[in-house]
Amino acid sequence: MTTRKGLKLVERDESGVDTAFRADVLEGLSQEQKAIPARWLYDDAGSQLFEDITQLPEYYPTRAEAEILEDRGEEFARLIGEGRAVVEFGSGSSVKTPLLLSAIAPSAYVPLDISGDFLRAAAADLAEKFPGLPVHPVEADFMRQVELPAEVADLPKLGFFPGSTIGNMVARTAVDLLRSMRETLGVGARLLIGMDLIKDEEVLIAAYDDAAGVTAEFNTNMIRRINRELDGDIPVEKLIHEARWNDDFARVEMHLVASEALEFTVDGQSFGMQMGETIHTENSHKFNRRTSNMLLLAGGWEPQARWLDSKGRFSLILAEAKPPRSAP
Ligand code: AVI
Repeated sequence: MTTRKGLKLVERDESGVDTAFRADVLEGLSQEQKAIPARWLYDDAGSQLFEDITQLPEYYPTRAEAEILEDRGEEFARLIGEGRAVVEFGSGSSVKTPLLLSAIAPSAYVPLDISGDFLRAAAADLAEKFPGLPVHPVEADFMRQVELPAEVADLPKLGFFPGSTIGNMVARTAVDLLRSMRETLGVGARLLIGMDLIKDEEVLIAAYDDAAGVTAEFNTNMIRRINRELDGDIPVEKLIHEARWNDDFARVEMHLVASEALEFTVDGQSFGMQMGETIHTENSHKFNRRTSNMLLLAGGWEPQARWLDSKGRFSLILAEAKPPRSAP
């Protein structure tokens, strides 16, 4: 059975279970290193907890990126120019978009999101703030190539992908996404993308393991969701949130660590964990100038300008989809 959450299509079985969620959880718990895709962190409670995280004193990325958007408006305007259609990939970030739109005087705004709820909210919000600006929401999975509305076909495009969400993807997925963004926007388009930077391990770990325990709550919420939606009996209080720096891959990893040997069932299947064994729930890759350039180039985007916040913690990069050319 297929139902809609907002406008989003969700495949459910006869008992109402999201079949993709069940498949990912059962497969992930059966692996040697248990791992569940981070997308399942974002049910309603998880999405609210992420909003709370962005307000935490330790979680610098949201404020650092907003600072760049606030301070560098004139440079964006000069380099990007007026009259572009701004296509935002994942339109949840209502705070950042107005900062960009007021700086560059676009001709249209195209919020693109898989969730109809977010999409409608973002479109209504922006239409109110920018009364003369045509807004054309598109409900689609931005991980695939998307057909843009006919109204913006002849306008030059600017893709906007803030928040360092690209960092939540492993390299292969990130490159696939950048390539499909290039297909969606076309040759000649620009992309303004947020990428968080490699920095002192203590600063990074604090950002993903805050003193108030909000990120721990965000992480363990995944287990509460499994217990509720997949008839699980995982003892949530025996799984301890941990943020780890993986230096080989330059990423912060979120894990849930078993504080003692555990046995539990999910959807009628039995699983066990040794004390100290973990469930890996998220990667958040961090970049430097060279790795961000390399990733963008691999995805078909030539970096043109790069801005950091005043403390050098976060980068916003402007890149262009240049026509293919032969290179040495
Ligand atoms: C959404 N994403 C960019 C956040 C990040 O920083 O990787 C998700 C997050 N996870 C824990 N804290 C925030």
